[in-house]
Formats: sequence, structure tokens, C-alpha cells
Amino acid sequence: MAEMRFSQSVSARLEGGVLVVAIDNPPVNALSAHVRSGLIAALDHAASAAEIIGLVISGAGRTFIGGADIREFGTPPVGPSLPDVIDRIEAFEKPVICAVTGAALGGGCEVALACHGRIAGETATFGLPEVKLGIVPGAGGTQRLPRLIGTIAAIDLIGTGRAAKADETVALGLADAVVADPLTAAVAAVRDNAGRPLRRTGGMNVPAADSAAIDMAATTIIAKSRGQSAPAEAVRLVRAAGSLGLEQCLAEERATFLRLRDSTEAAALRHVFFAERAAGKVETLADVAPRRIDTVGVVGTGLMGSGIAVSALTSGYRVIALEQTREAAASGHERIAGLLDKTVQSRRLTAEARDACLARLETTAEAKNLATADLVVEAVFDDLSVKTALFRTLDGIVAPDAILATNTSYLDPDRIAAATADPSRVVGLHFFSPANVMRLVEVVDCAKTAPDVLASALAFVNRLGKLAVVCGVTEGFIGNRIFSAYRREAEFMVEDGALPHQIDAALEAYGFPMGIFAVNDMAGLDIAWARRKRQAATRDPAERYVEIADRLCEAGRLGRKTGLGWYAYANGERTVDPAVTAVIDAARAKKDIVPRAFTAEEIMDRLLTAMVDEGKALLAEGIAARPGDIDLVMINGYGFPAHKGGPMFAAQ
Ligand code: 3H9
Repeated sequence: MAEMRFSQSVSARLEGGVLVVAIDNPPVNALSAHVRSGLIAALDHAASAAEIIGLVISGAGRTFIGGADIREFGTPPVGPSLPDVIDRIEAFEKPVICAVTGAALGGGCEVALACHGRIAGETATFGLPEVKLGIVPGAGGTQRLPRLIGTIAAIDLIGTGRAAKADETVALGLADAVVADPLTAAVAAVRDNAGRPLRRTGGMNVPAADSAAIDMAATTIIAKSRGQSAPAEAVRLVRAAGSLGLEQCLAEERATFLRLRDSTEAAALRHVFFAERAAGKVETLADVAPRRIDTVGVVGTGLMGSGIAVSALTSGYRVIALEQTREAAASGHERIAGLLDKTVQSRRLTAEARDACLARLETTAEAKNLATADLVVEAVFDDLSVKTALFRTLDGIVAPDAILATNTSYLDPDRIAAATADPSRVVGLHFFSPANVMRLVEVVDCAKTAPDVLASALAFVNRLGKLAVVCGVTEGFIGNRIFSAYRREAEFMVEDGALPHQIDAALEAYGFPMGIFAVNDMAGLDIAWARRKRQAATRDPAERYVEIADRLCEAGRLGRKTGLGWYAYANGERTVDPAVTAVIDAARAKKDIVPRAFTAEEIMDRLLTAMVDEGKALLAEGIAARPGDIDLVMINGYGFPAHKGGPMFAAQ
């Protein structure tokens, strides 16, 4: 049967009276204007052709429908609107069944919800991730989903924005079945339903649920949303579905969607979405093939090394972890196994998958056992002589095309590379702790890193499911350089009259999970203290230097681990300590500074300016390629609130 074309992206073929519609709008079948008009044209055709008994809606490629076309947000609307398409599907007089292969997200999930049946393939996932973009579903998702799966499950899915796999959606009542061949099953479902009363989701009642349980689900979501407004709005709309009529609720949903879509919060989260997709792309690597990596060596199994090992294991790599002694190797093995167990307990890994990970793990005290590693990541003590000695040793052990990566935070990776016979195989992989949890990795393109080594490092980080941001060599890379800049500014303000808890309160009110002084206490004050002592001899005496942190360290206040730092931690709880205030007062007096008051607004302005100025310097020096890369580092490594878009975005 010849193909029928309804628009540039929507075509169909007739299969025994069933119009099998395919949406083909690469890369993710987003619901662009021509997809919407194509669907309407297909429905029009099916309505008028007597031989057609119903429709199947499917997506070509790996995705069913990735949602509304985010690139259309902010441009003048072009009809037909998605709600119109969806209303038409639900009200259609002949059965419309969707065959879902891959992701049905956002508007794609809403199309599915409006169909009279949903057949999932094994790769299908369903989700309404709109809150992650600062919006709520705008085409009926908040109203139809609770009708199918109940208010509590809908609050969870819509409020978190998480995607559910095929099996879970069947258990929830979202999808009707999971099958190997959803297209064939959907065609059969159209035949089964033809001529029968159709199940229209909008006409169903929301199943009754315990109001205390609904309250609890709502509270959980709102507590996690840290100042972002979309999750609370989404919860409000889902709850209304149980009490008010469909039409009124759809109108309210649409109005909320349009209001949020035009908000700064949504613009910020869209910026983050596109920045993430741009981050791993390096123009000069477009035609460069990465080297093959199957076996990953990890040197050091402390907190960082074991986290990296777990991340590599759960991503399918074989891992050889090296320690200095057999005892240390044995406890490294225990640490890694312990982290894997925790992942099983939190249900992010099955027990079988953990066993498979352990079968791929070797821990050893023999450096020569790293001979088969395709990539070795070192996570040893951050000391130049330790790292250069290690790289010299590794140089003589691994294959000539194996890649050597350093996880240094502050050392110059070019100097580490220079210790090897072939610096072109050295790259920086700056993981954040805990490495099995934190998404960000700064991939450091060293002076001599070969293009295919950089490409391999990016491919490796991608396979770990992490976010790679490429940066050049500079002390502290992108993140720690900006962190140092705004810490300096925070300390200036403390010297000038603000107290640490006021600065932390301003940051936390802005959306940071924790203020900078509390973060420093958590990380420990001693590493930065050691660095300041190293730098003391070369520091410009004319440069403003705040001694308060040094005084705290000298008094043994090294942060949480000593129970005292910028704060006191009696019973583990952060409290303002008059002893710290006294140290601050003394430092001010020594410089004849008369303290003045700071507003939260001024504090945030100055901290943001410090971040942005340092960010601009990183761009000017070519260390960071794009402002968006800087934003991603700050959001994913330093707690900058995503819904503010990162410092560079916020400054616009
Ligand atoms: C919505 O639906 C609102 C409705 O409720 C109401 C409307 C009235 N639009 O991620 P990838 C691009 S809001 C435009 O690397 P993957 C992306 O930029 C939407 N473009 O692929 C990239 O472009 P490039 C709710 C999009 O295979 C390319 O596709 N939906 C969209 O790893 C590949 O992306 C979502 O939030 C889009 N919707 O993952 C889903 N999506 O190559 C967002 C992607 O130029 N999307 N692009 O850099 C995703 O989660 C993933 O893309 C997906 C595929 C899982 C689909």
C-alpha cells in the first residue's frame, strides 16, 4: 500500500483498514507545528474515509515523541495547538491507539494519554518532565494522568518529572501492555476496539484516594523543589483533577502553563537544557574517533577512587583498582562493594547487576596488573611529586595507546603529563565527590592532549551517564577558580561587616542548598589552608588578604570533622559561635575596619558579580568555551540553583 503523506513529518500507510501513522521529525520527534498539522490531517482523512476503522500513532526512530518542540517556546504560536490536536484524538469517533517505542515525554506522553489505548514496546518510557523545564504539562497531562493512575502516583510522576519504564507504567495503569512488537499489537487493538464504546481518559473519574496520603505526596514534592515554583503548581493542578470538572481544570492548566512558560525560571531551565546538550560537543572533534575503552584502571580507592570505580562498574566497564598494599587493596574492595550495596538498597541497582559489577572488579597491590587497562584514572593524594612518580610508573606498564587521566583538583596537569614519555595520552578527569553520585566531570584538555584522547575521555564520561564540561588548564579549573573568587568576596564582606551566617542565609534564600561557609566546614578548612601557606611566599603584599580563616585553622577549627569551623557543631547541628565572631571582630580591629551592615540583596549581588567576573576571565583566557559551560559547572558541582540558570545566565 502506498505511503500517504500528511505533512513533512507525518506519513501513514493503511494496514487492513487501520491507518498506521508515523511521526518522523528527527532527532526526537518533537511536536513541531508540522507534526501537529500532520496529525490533524491524518485524523481528518481517517474521519472521512469509510474504509478506515481506526488509527495507530507511532514514532519513527528511537523515540515515540520527545514532547513539545522546546525551540518553539518564545516564538509566536502557530496552529493547530497541541491541546486542540489532543482533544481531537480523545474525541475521535474511531479508535486511536498509540504504539510507543522509546520515550513518550511531555506532550508526547499527553498524546498517549489521550489515545484510547497505549501499547508499550520494551524500550518505552513515559514521563511528564515539564517541571524540569520550569513549566507544567500544558496539554492535559495533569488531568488525564491522575484519571489513569490515581492522584498520588500522578503527583509523584509529574512533581518529580521522572520517566517511568514500560513495566512500571503497566503496573500503574498508564500503559495497557508491554510487548515486543507494539505496532502489530496496536493494529490488533484498533481492530478489537472498532465499533465498540471507546475508553476516553478525560471521561473517566479520578480514583478516590486518602487525603492524608495525597497531602504527604504533595509535601514531599514541594519540600524537594527548593524555591522552584513549577512543582507546586503541578501538584495543585493534579489535586484539582479530583474535585473540579475536566474543562475548568484544562483551562486552568493551560493558563498556568502559558504563565510559567514565559517566566524567568523556565527560560533559565531551558538554557540549562540546551547548555547540557551543547557541553559535550567540541567542534574540532567532530571527525575524531575515540579510542576503545573496555578496562578502566583506578589508582587509589579512597572516597574519590572508590566512587569512580563504582561509577565505571555500574556503566559496564571492567575495573582494576590499584592500592599500595594488599591490606589497602582488600579494604578498597570492601569500600567499593559497600557502595554497590548501598546502590542496591536505594533500588538504583538490582542485586544481579551488583554481582555482575563485582565480577568485573579486580583490586590489587601490583601496579603491573594495570597492563590491560585502556584508561587509568588516578585518584591519589593531591601532591605533584606523588602524581608524577605514579605517572612515570604507569607509563612503563600500560599499552602505548592507553590513556592516563589525572583527577587532580589544583595541580597543573601539564606538569604531571610532562613526567610521561608521551604527554599526548594524558588528560584531566576532574570528578566531584562522591564520584558515584555527582554528575559533573571537568574534562581537562591539557597542552599536549591528543584530539582522540580528549574524544575518548568525553565518550567515557558520557558512558558513565555523567555531564562532561571541557576546560583548559588553569589553577582550580573552571569550578574551583570561580569558587575561590566568590569565597574571597564572601570573606571580604565578613571582614567589612557581614557575618558568615548572614552570607550563608543569603545564598540559601537564593536557592543554594548550603551557604559557602557551611560548605567549607563540610569539606574541611585544612586543604585550602595548606594551599594558602604554599602561596604565602609569592602572594602580592598589596593584594587584600583576609586572615580570619587562617586564625580559625590555627585554633584547630578545621570544619565539621573537628566539630568546629566557621560554625560550631554541637550535636551535629550548625550554630553561630561567638568565638568565631570574636576572631572576626579582632581581624576587623587589626585593620581598623568599622563594620557596616549588609542586606541579603547586596550580599548576593556581590557574590554573583565575583562569579561572573571570574567566569568572564575564564572565557577570555579560553579556559571555558561557552558561558553555558560555566553555568553547568556551577549548577552541577557547586549547588547553584538550576532554576536560576547559572551565574552567567543570571547576570544577563
Ligand atoms: C512539553 O512537552 C510541554 C507540553 O506539556 C505542553 C505543550 C503545549 N524540543 O537529549 P538528546 C534536541 S515540554 C526540541 O541529546 P537523547 C536536543 O536539543 C517538553 N528539541 O537525545 C538535541 O539537539 P542537538 C517536554 C529537543 O537521545 C537533540 O534533540 N519534553 C527536544 O539522549 C538530541 O537530544 C522534554 O523535556 C524537544 N522537546 O535523549 C524531553 N528534546 O542535537 C526533553 C530533545 O541539536 N528531551 N531535543 O543538540 C529529552 O529528555 C531527550 O532529548 C530524549 C532523547 C530522552 C527525548
